[in-house]
Amino acid sequence: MLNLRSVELIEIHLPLVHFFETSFGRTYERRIILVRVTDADGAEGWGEITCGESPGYSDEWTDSAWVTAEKILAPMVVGREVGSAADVWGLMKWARGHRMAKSGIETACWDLEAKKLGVPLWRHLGGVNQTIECGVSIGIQDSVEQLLEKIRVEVEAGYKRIKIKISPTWDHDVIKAVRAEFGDILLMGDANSAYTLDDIDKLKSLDEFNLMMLEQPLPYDDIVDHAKLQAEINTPICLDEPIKSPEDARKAIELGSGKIINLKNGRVGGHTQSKMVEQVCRSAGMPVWCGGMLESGIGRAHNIAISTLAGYTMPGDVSASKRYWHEDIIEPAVEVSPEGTITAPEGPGIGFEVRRDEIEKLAIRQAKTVG
Ligand code: OSB
Ligand code: MG
Repeated sequence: MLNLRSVELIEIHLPLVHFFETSFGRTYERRIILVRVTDADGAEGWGEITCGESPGYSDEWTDSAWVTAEKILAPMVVGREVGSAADVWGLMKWARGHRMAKSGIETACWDLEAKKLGVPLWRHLGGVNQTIECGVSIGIQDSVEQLLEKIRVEVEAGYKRIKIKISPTWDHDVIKAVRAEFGDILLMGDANSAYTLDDIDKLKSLDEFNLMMLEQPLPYDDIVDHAKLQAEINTPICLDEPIKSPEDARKAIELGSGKIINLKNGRVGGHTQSKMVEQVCRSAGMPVWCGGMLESGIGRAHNIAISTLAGYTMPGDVSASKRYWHEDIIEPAVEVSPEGTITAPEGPGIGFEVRRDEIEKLAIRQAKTVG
């Protein structure tokens, strides 16, 4: 039983170690909303709202998520009693959309519940693989040489799979150069919706590179044209942006819109929804892997926990803190083994200590809703 008492939002700004560029833009500094929930017994849990600084990836962005979480969602959960964290999604269900804002609150409740029970979150979620395989997502660079150098660093660090961001001006020739240097690595491209079916010849031409998958080539809300494209190309399509619910996953599977799903907690609305999408995909034999949203250590810790579920069978975009931050807000920072793996911690909840003093120092604004 959880008696939810308060929801606190804290916005912090964290500069990235290296800018991150996708087909929709470049980010130098993250504006991150952290969520702290408490219950009537004084237990606490932490979550992160993983939207970006602009509505380029999703329609949610920092300021829209802040006001939605504060004015709409927090009042729906504080002062409410639920049987378990799995019921928190239902408290907020009346509000449509805003899944990343919901996820920040919902995942915090899962952390709180696992801490109260004294069990690691990954086990509480039903995880089975304590050690997960890791890949990296490398943005568009200023030069191909810079990209090759970044790939070299990550391959040498042990990462199991390299994803590079692509766009119509950074695709065929760039991938060709990467393949010339790194012939046998597991390589994939992520277009973040930069193409349409008019580009089919260009997309077909990527088949020669033996990519592990091509992520989200077509528009962010499409699963119909992706099915047409998948019928024409050999490279497996991985869906990211359009899969926001278990129902979306079912429909994409039925349509043949792709062969793999990048599953993000924020995009689907939290752990309970991720568990449901994982279930739909696992029953259908569709592999999933955990995507990333340049999270701070708190969102990263949640990604590690959910990645331990049985259906997450491919290396995710879950990588070491030091690739993003000079100093993370959790202790210890997330580290990756020389084999390219992360082992989920044994401590209760997310299993990392939240550096509250550091967060207070970084806080730009705070809002607390008490039931
Ligand atoms: O499309 O997967 C994406 C980051 C921000 C927005 C969208 C995406 C990404 C990434 C980065 O690829 C993954 C990470 O390293 O966190
Ligand atoms: Mg993506």
